[in-house]
Amino acid sequence: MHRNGPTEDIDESALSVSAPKEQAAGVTAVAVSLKRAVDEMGVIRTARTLARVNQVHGFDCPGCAWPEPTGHRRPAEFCENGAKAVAEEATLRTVTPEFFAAHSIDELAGKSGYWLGQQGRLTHPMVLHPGDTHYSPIEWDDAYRLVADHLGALASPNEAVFYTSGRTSNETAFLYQLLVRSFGTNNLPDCSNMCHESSGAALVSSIGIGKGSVSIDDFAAADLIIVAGQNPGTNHPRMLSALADAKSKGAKIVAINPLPETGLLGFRDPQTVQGFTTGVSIADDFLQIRLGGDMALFQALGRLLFEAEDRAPGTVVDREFVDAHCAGFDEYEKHARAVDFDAVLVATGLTMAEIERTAQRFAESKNIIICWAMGLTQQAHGVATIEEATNLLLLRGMIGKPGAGVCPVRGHSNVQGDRTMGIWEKMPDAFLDALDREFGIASPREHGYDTVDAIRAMRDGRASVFFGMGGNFVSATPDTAVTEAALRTCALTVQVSTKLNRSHVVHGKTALILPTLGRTDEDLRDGLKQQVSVEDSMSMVHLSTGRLKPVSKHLRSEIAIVCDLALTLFGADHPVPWARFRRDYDTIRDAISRVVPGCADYNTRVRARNGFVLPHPPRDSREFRTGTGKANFAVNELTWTPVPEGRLILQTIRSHDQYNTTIYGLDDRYRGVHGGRKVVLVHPEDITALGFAEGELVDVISEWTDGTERSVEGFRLVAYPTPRGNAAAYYPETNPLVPLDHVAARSNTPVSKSVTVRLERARHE
Ligand SMILES: Nc1nc2c(c(=O)[nH]1)N[C@H]1C(S)=C(S)[C@@H](COP(=O)(O)OP(=O)(O)OC[C@H]3O[C@@H](n4cnc5c(=O)[nH]c(N)nc54)[C@H](O)[C@@H]3O)O[C@H]1N2
Ligand SMILES: Nc1nc2c(c(=O)[nH]1)N[C@H]1C(S)=C(S)[C@@H](COP(=O)(O)OP(=O)(O)OC[C@H]3O[C@@H](n4cnc5c(=O)[nH]c(N)nc54)[C@H](O)[C@@H]3O)O[C@H]1N2
Ligand SMILES: [Mo]
Repeated sequence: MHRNGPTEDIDESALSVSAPKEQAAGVTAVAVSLKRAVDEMGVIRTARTLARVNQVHGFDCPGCAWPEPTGHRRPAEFCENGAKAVAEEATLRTVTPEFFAAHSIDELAGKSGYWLGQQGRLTHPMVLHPGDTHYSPIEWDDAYRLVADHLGALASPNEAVFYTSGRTSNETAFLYQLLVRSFGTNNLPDCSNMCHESSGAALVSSIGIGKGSVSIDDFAAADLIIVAGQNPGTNHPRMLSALADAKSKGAKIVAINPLPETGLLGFRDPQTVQGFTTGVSIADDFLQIRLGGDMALFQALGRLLFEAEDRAPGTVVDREFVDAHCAGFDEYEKHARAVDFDAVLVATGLTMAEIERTAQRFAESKNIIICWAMGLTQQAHGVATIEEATNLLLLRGMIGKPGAGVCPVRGHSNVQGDRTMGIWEKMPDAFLDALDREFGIASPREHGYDTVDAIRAMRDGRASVFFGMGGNFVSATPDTAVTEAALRTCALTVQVSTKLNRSHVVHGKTALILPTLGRTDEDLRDGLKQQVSVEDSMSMVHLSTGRLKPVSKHLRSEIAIVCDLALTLFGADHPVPWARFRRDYDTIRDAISRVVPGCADYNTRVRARNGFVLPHPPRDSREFRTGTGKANFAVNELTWTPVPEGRLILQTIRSHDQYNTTIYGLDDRYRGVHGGRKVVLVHPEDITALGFAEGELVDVISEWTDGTERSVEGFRLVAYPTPRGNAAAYYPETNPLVPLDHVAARSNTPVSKSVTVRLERARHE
């Protein structure tokens, strides 16, 4: 069967806007997911594939990192957007050497990311030599030789950068970091640097481990669940089922968000019979907070909790927990009691009544979970904000007991596992020591570049080889013009990819595309089926087995690519058994079991029905491995994001029809935006106050503290119920507006959720 992608690119003039939807999922979601899947894969492949998503003997959904239920799994344990993620990968459309012969790089660079991604799966390794106008095919061995020669020619291993996106399996991640450290650098930036790095930094400092402390079963036992800075209806739809279930057992749910996101306010579970007919309102309360206002809210809640304790001593502060397990309580109490409510009201845009109501819920609830995602992490004071949320839980003794805890909801399906396996530019020495002992190598100890520092290094000529294990670096990173220029200075850029994206057409002097198997593809070594493993957002590790016939016989697994490259680079007598690892993935897992903490007996435990859960000392035994040996209350100066006169604060978000930089379609159904993506959502009164009319085309110009400006052109103004002074637009179209130096304190995460902008009437109609 031959299928072709769309030949037409996006026509933004076809954009239409309708009222936002009040309910998520339901019958439409099922219909949409099946139609997308059949378009891409045909009926038979669709049936075979969707039946295996997130099943015990199936493959892990490449969508998000939300866990699978541990008990009964429903026949369809996926959601509309998981089905789209699967269809995107399992598509039968292909991008062949003939495709590259027919389209020059210049032509492809003029296409949208949507058009590029829709062309289909990459089928053959391709190379672009200096001066070439088109990619041409290359044999695998020649491709490895080319990479090895470039790496060998560098004056220092630190002149190479090795990026990872969070789709990569545990086994690939482990071998990849081993290759990079054997080569001699810790330059391992990853998508996590742009994602939950702020969560990791805050939680390590507060509770001694950068991962969430709840499991899926805790949701059913909670009586208060806070969902802050997160849009689960689109990005973690299966979470809505857990929330609806918790609600049916009596939990109250509070959504904190500048936008009234559809899934949180209404939900029809397509998996239940009632779901087809009636919906539930998930959130019991919706606090429509200003961008960047959460830290002020959490500090105010702290003060109100102390005042509630004064009124009824011994009922609010969990003295026993605080005395036994925490440090820094007195300083926190002193600081919290002095919080200035006037400042809080300005920062949050909330009323005192809303804040008091929430404080009362906190004071009365026995089991509290706080969930969050990018709305909190991609803020200048994101780390401090997450510490303040954690302070509230510590105060109430909510860590390390059923039904309570911190829940950073991860993005990419294996982003958490990649970190566990050593993908980090500053992995602790204990991990590196274990690696050196196992393999007889000498890992470098000097910290490497994270994502933002990697861009700076390429820009400044301190790095000249870029290697991407998945992802779409050029489109995912901030300050697009700077990043594109930085990549173009490189001597070599290499992308290990499943699908075509902009990072293939914005390239170094020499460029390689190495096509790889995805999660759904069958991976055979010497005729034997191989499996990989992944870790979800709640530290559950399990196997994933692809079963689809790959679209091309030239595809190699990521593991094979890493091992072959290592063999070319280091030769056959290297102390690491690369050839054995390549042949049998069980041998990789044996090595993991000896190196990675908590992974003893990995091969056996990962094969258990639901896999196994990694240790988490605060969750398991209220043990806090911080500098003080206790959970730390943090004291932070109140910080928020004021709106300068005549300006707006812009957040960059995902539509319902995309996976990060992969654009599935042009239908942000829940927000009522159809047929295009170049929109900016602004409060109707701001549209008028700034002298514009709804539907007008504007240029959006960002202003940075050093006086520089950045702009994107021709965005349609959409009146939307966002707070006054705040605006929203889609990522990655608005990444050019995010200054490279606009990063969160202590995590270096790009601040994608608070960019100061002004609007101007569009120069080009
Ligand atoms: N279908 C689909 N699923 C995905 C993804 C995808 O692109 N598509 N991406 C995956 C990845 S990598 C990730 S990281 C996650 C992302 O999951 P989310 O974090 O849900 O994604 P965003 O679209 O960035 O949405 C941010 C949310 O935070 C709110 N917000 C923004 N600023 C603030 C603030 O200052 N305070 C508060 N309280 N709220 C704020 C926004 O209004 C929005 O609802 O999803 C994962 N799952
Ligand atoms: N302005 C703004 N910028 C952001 C964000 C934001 O909210 N606003 N969010 C940030 C976040 S949270 C994240 S996580 C990053 C995401 O950054 P990335 O992870 O770099 O981006 P993706 O779009 O997920 O990468 C998609 C590409 O991955 C490749 N791919 C897919 N599956 C596989 C696979 O199995 N193996 C391999 N080797 N390749 C594969 C395909 O070629 C596809 O084109 O973006 C960040 N950037
Ligand atoms: Mo992410």
